[in-house]
Amino acid sequence: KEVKPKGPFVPKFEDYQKVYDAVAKALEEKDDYDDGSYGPVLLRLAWHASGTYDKETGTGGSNGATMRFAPEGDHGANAGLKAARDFLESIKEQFPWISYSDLWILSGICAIQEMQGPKIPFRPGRSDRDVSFCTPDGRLPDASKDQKHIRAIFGRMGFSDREMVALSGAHALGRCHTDRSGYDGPWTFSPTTLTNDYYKLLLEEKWSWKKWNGPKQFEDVKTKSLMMLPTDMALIKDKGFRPHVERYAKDNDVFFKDFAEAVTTLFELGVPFTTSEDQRWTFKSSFD
Ligand code: DDH
Repeated sequence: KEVKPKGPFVPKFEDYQKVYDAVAKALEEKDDYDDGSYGPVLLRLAWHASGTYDKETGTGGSNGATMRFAPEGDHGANAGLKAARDFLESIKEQFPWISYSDLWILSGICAIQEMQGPKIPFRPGRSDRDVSFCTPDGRLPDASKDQKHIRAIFGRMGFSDREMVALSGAHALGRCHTDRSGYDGPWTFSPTTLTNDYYKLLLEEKWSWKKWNGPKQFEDVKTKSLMMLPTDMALIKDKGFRPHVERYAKDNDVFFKDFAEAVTTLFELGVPFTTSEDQRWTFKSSFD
């Protein structure tokens, strides 16, 4: 006779690793998207869920997954992220016990690791909240702005100059879409592999304003196939930011270490964990 487990299902590390494996498999299979991967847009979903955090009020952050609801989902900065949320629906159906908010962060971690980035430790504990927890518009960065804006936005989350530059290295991945942000093109020649190329290209290429009818952005003079946003360029114009760009351009290991630490912090902002930091888990990647 079969013995049914008593009480509610309490997922363990192995269960979360199964979710990781399912996301990694879906990333592998659904390669008919953008540059061949949903990885970048999954990372952007996790970042936009987290980046609404305000340390003064303790509001926002990845706990809640409130971008599922119209007010927040419709914020200009979140345009196009429905592609990532839809991608994850079949995973949520397979593992109904996981909250959307844990799933979005776990998937962002999976995206980073599967795109050959560093390991990002994870702990569960996010729960989904209702529409009343949606954050007001304007908490995420505006790409047309300068260093003052970057410091205001990321300072509100509690980050230092160094962490702001480290997090920006995510723009080694993915691209801008004219039907989402209005901007156009990728930052690097390998938009589905995490490297320190974003910093190298910022320093080594010559950049000029792109001549077009779209929003003001930069293009590389040599190939005209890469782009930088005004906020990207602010990282080499600003005296406080630039030394960090130079450090990361020189050494990919230093970038990976600082990126992993800053992303771990970002993904945990505003989450009321009942476990401690030394109880974080590290997922096995598909190629480990
Ligand atoms: Fe970003 N980002 N981001 N970004 N971002 C865009 C795409 C991607 C800004 C603006 C844009 C981070 C910081 C900033 C990723 C990750 C991260 C796009 C294009 C704009 C615009 C969207 C589109 O058209 O589809 C600005 C401004 C900042 C800032 O710091 C001032 C950070 C911190 C991260 C992170 O992950 C930690 C990723 C990945 C993408 C590519 C998405 C895709 O679909 O491809």
